[in-house]
Amino acid sequence: MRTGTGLAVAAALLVAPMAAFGQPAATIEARQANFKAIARAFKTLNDELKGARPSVATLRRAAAELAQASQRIPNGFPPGTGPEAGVKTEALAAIWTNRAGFAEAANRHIAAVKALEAATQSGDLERIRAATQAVGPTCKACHDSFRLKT
Ligand code: ASC
Repeated sequence: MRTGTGLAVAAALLVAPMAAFGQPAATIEARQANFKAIARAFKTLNDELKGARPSVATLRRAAAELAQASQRIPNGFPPGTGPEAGVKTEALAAIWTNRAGFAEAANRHIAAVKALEAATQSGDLERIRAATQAVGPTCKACHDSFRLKT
């Protein structure tokens, strides 16, 4: 049963970081903190690019943080952590009723962020600027369909 156990452990490792089954509040809090980290890293990139001499090291660091956090998005919405959980959340039920659409929107965002991370590795500021500008619409696209308008 080594393989079975290995698979179970692998599955638990995939899901455990954000999807604490039976604890919707903890899962919701963790994913909200993750989105705050995303917004913070994205702001750092935009602020840095507005400066007279943007630091490529700062841009690289922020892009890496953004990439790490963005890749956690798909695991942050296990069943039972929607509006029905009775916890304050802006997550719309559409995330769970249109799983494929949500996954697609999340994956578009992740792809844009990975392209940005690659751009920061090049050190080419105009390329980094363009890649940063390409990320914003992928945030908005997901919010338009899957986040409560407040
Ligand atoms: C941000 C932020 C978002 C996105 C979104 C892009 O800085 O916090 O949620 O950009 O506004 O349209």
